This record gives sequence, C-alpha cells and structure tokens, in this order.
Amino acid sequence: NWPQLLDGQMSVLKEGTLNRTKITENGKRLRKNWSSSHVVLTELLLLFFKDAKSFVAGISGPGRPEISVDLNGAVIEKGDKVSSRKNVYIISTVLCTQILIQDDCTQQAHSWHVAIQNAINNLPSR
Ligand code: I3S
Repeated sequence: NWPQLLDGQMSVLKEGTLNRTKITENGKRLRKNWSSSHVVLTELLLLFFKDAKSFVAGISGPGRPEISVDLNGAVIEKGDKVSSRKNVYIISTVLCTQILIQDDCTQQAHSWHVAIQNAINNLPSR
C-alpha cells in the first residue's frame, strides 16, 4: 500500500506539507515562487507533489511530482542567508538545482532537516 511503498520501489521515509520554492535550475537563477507542497522523502529521492491527493494518484500516473530531487550528491544546509522567512533550509543538487523548504513551526522544519540529512547519509554507496 502506498504509505509504505511508492510504485513498489521506494519506501517512504517521511511525508507531509512544507512551503517550497525553487531558486536555481541547472545553475540558472529563478524568481522565487513560494507555494505549499506535499513532500515525500524516499531513500533516493525527495519528491514535491501539488497536494496529498496527487501523491496517492501514483508517481507515474496523473499525480506525478512537480519537482523530483536526486539525493545522490545533494547537500542540505540552513538557508537563513537566502530568505527572510524563518526555518528555511536549502537543498542543492549535483545538477545545480536549488530548492528552499520552510515551515513556520521550527520543530517541523528541524525534523525535515534531520530526515533529509539522514537519507543523504544513508544513500547506498555505488
Ligand atoms: O530573495 P528575494 O528576492 O528577496 O525574495 C523575495 C521575492 O522573491 C518576493 O517576490 P518578488 O519577486 O515579487 O520580489 C517574494 O514574495 C518573497 O517571498 C521573497 O523573499 P523570501 O524572503 O520570502 O524568501
């Protein structure tokens, strides 16, 4: 069932709602556009869905993610310098895409930071 398995491939480590905006794509700066997202962390990927409904619809079906972040080589750090919002974290990928995630609740934001950092640390070595 989907809370445990995503298309039979990846376990879901954490999911929930966060604010997010992409600020760089392939090294090119983008204008910030904060929006609420249903975020799903798996062992290999961090997925941003429009809402929980589109996640349930299945990642290869009508509910495919709006943003998919490859955690291999990715880095997550505090993002205070790139936003005036509180509890912002910046995720930078190998392909030079950068996503900001944020939650007004410090504890929520912190638990996402920990979970994403753990997923990065636990990536299977190649
Ligand atoms: O880093 P910036 O440019 O100060 O980010 C703010 C702007 O993108 C602003 O929109 P405009 O494109 O209309 O200037 C957004 O509404 C703000 O949310 C951005 O800053 P924060 O500090 O919220 O990330």
